[in-house]
Amino acid sequence: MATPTRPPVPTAAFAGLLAGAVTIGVAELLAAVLDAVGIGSGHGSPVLAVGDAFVDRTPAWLKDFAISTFGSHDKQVLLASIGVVLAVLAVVAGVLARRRWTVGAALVLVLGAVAAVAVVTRPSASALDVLPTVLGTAAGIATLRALMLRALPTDGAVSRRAFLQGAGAAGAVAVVSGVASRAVGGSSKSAAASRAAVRLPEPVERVTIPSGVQLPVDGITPWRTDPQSFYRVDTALSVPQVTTGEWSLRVHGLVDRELTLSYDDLLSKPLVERAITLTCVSNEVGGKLAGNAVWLGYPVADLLKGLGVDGWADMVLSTSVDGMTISTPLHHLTGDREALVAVAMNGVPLPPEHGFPARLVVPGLYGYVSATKWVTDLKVTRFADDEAYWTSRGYAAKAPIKASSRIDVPRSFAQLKAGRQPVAGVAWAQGTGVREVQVRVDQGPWHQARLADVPTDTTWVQWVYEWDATPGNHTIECRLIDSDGTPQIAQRTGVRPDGSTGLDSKNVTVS
Ligand SMILES: Nc1nc2c(c(=O)[nH]1)N[C@H]1C(S)=C(S)[C@@H](COP(=O)(O)O)O[C@H]1N2
Ligand SMILES: [Mo]
Repeated sequence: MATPTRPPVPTAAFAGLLAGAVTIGVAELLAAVLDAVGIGSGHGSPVLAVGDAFVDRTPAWLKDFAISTFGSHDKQVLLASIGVVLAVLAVVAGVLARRRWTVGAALVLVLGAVAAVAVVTRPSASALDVLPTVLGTAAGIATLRALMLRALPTDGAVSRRAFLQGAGAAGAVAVVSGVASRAVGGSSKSAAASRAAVRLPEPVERVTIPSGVQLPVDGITPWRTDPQSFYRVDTALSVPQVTTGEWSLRVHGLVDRELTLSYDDLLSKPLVERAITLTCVSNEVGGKLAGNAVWLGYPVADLLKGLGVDGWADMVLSTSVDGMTISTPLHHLTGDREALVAVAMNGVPLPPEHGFPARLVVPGLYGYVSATKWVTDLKVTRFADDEAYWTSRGYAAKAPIKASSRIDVPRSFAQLKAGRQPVAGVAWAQGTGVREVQVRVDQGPWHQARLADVPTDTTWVQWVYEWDATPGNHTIECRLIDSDGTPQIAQRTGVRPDGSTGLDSKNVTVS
């Protein structure tokens, strides 16, 4: 029998996998360390950079699919998918390296180069951000080389021992660096400390919340959404970590006087409370991408007042630290004093994932045209001159929230007992207000539900209908009538380009 001259395929595949793990582990650890000591922009992670580049190039249909299928977990799903693809490519690199190790190494090099390009083309990248990727790739290639040498059959048999020792060492490097990169923390620690140090001022205008906002129905969405369960939608794979000291808000464009506010400047303004229900354009009928909070902030109208806004202007283009751009019609920001540069939700400083230190909140507009998180720049401009992120990706430039209502109770396919059963949920028609919510069973007549109280028409309202359930299978539907007497649109449409319509329905079995 001829002496084999190449490592067995499984061994080579395993070596490739380990080399890939070392590449990522070393790069992520270096990225975390550079971030912690303040070298580079804090965006050195190749995995996040590739993910971000992917998000930016995601076609609208795929983004719709991801949000409707995975909701706020779309990011974990994307990162897991990247992990799987990388693992497969690492295995391929290992197998290629059987014949000539340089061929496998070339694949690792190409992957490293792709990641490096992703890193340096991020909006806030600095040249030093590429270091972790370069050194991680070098470590990966060295690992592949060392393992392939050990996997080579000597005297007709793989020196199992030498290979296993090498593999163990590589595995240890990958695991230790991976764990350590999490532990270093870096800017997330300083941002958390900065947030913990915030002392919110007393508002000069308070929202009085009526005692009857909350109906006593099990399973109904709470009127006030606590920050932990507030839906999250953004393109940021890693939550931007911004300290109050670093943060500032620049106001410029078609104004006579520019302005730059520090966080302390902002907190020293007379801040007001507003109760506002945020809604995402990606919310399907009956979906969960809406949440309600009492926000504390400074009215954008007050902010713009003294600056001499040009009569030409019809839009404010807001930009976040992570490069998101959002266009909001000027009159929604200045027409009344409802739109805020918000610093707190439900009495606590904005959680990092909801925009700490500051974000915009505008009643009546979908989040992608109003609710800029981590906002640092307001440019007064014109729709004719500037285009926002989602507008260039197939979504409408102007997108008022469409009136909608949702059944929370009973759940789909619930098994109910005959007799009195509450049908309950929430409904919203921000800006107009909800006059009535109606329920029908099996396409029968519409019945009026009872509405809970609300402080203002900028929030959703809870509703309940006491249904006398009869045995059998039933379909329950709801709709709202807004304050102008207009019923919610019953025709089903998808979320693109400017929000879904249709009636929510639940199928239940009564026995
Ligand atoms: N910086 C930034 N702000 C953003 C987004 C984003 O991707 N990046 N997404 C917007 C969208 S689409 C919505 S619906 C709201 C969601 O706000 P929330 O995550 O606090 O619920 O934020 C808006 N603000
Ligand atoms: Mo959204």
